[in-house]
Amino acid sequence: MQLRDAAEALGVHYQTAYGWVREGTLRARKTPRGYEVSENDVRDLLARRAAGAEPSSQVQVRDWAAQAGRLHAALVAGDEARARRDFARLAAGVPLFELCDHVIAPALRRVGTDWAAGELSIAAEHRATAICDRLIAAHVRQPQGRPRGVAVTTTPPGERHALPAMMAAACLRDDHWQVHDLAADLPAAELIGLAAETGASLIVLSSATAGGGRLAGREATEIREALPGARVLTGRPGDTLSRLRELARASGEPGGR
Ligand code: B12
Repeated sequence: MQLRDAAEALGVHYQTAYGWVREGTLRARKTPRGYEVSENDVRDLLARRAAGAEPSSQVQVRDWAAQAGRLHAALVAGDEARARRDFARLAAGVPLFELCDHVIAPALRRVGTDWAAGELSIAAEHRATAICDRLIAAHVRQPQGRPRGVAVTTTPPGERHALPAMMAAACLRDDHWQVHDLAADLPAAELIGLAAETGASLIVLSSATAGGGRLAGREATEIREALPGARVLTGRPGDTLSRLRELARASGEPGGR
């Protein structure tokens, strides 16, 4: 089959499948019409991904700062095609949570600094965030199999920075959690209601500012009183998804994976 069809069957963007071909994860034959892939190889890769295997880490990222710099340049220029191309190449060999920690977050921090310095308009900053939103959405996976548990992700009331919660949701999904992502700025009572209804054992409150972090701390106390069985984690600017993954795993249900 053609690589484009293989990408569809694998549920990934064409550029991701192309990245796998380039780094050898997916065998392909170059033909005048493009790349041809065997259906058996696609089935094998599907099975490996369904079993939760990470894409092979054959992409050696030696210089994260350079990758973040490239993304920052594409974001500032509004060059979504370039951002997608570069990101898909990296995502073929590096787990999404690492790309969020080492590439997207640093690039966005620079966008924030540019905006605060008056070098970037609010419109351009919104465009940059929206591109990151789509980069993450295009690469989220939900491996099959028994989940570790049910998690809810959101931000505390008043915190409108939605991206860290979206990153937290993507990271946990990738790590076999069933996640209900409630986006940003949700009243505590709503969150508590949904967490109780879904039997969530883990609640994650993300924030992108120190003030948001304080709000999250207060809300966490309220949630713990209402749902004593649930573990509540709060994320602050500069925290990493790799740490979130560790903390979440440590709180996993004994009966889970
Ligand atoms: C995009 C953006 C916006 C967008 C958000 C849109 C969206 N869909 O998210 C909009 C336009 C809404 C916005 C609004 C505002 N913003 Co703003 N924004 C940003 C920007 C550029 C990126 C935000 C972001 O996603 N950061 C997340 C990443 C990049 O950083 P991070 O927090 O370290 O993320 C990691 C952790 O959170 C971790 N993680 C996530 N969850 C969890 C959970 C756990 C448990 C753990 C361990 C880890 C973890 O994962 C991430 C990846 O590593 C930042 C710049 C910056 N430095 O962040 C400014 C920034 C945060 N904003 C800022 C400001 C001032 C504002 C406004 C007040 C502007 C205004 N006057 O209206 C409002 C406030 C709105 C509100 N009430 O919340 C300032 C805050 C300064 C401060 N005092 O702290 C910043 C820092 C810009 C700056 N340099 O001045 N903003």
